[in-house]
Amino acid sequence: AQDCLVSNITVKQDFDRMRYQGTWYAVAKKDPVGLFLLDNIVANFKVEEDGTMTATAMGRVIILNNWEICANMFGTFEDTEDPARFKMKYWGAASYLQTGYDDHWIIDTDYDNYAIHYSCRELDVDGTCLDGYSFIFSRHPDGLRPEDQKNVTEKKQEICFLGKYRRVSHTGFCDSA
Ligand code: DAO
Repeated sequence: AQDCLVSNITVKQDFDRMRYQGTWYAVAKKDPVGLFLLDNIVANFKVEEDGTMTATAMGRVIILNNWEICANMFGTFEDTEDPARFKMKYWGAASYLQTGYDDHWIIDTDYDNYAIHYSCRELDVDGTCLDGYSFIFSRHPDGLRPEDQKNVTEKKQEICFLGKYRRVSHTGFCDSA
């Protein structure tokens, strides 16, 4: 979707939620307005017995008055007619953490190494994304394999977020939380 229309963005074909389960390390992130998760972001996806996809996630956040903490977050995913496009309801373990209801699209993944997530929160009048965010996930805490980087860069461009990502560091801040 080189025209950057959200309606033209393509997602992973025949997305297999079973193979997507387990731990994913965020290695890069394009932030939304009012960013929340800063770094040390690790998500764990699971398929429940009734088939529903759920996730837990941790990450360093700054809450009011510059308190730096590890947020424990939960998400449940509502299915849509496209297996790679979900609606995610999310909330925190503590009441002062963010809650929300976002699109959660899996743009691409090979299940074993990399995944590209996309969420547009607000459409612009021209159909492009006015406010959105995206995670680049890796199965490896130290980052993407070199052989996956070209594809990931292409996908960043297709979702019109190329150049808008920052690296997500893993310093161990949330390891004991
Ligand atoms: O960090 O600025 C932001 C937006 C992301 C909010 C999403 C929070 C966590 C969701 C739970 C699990 C899914 C990866």
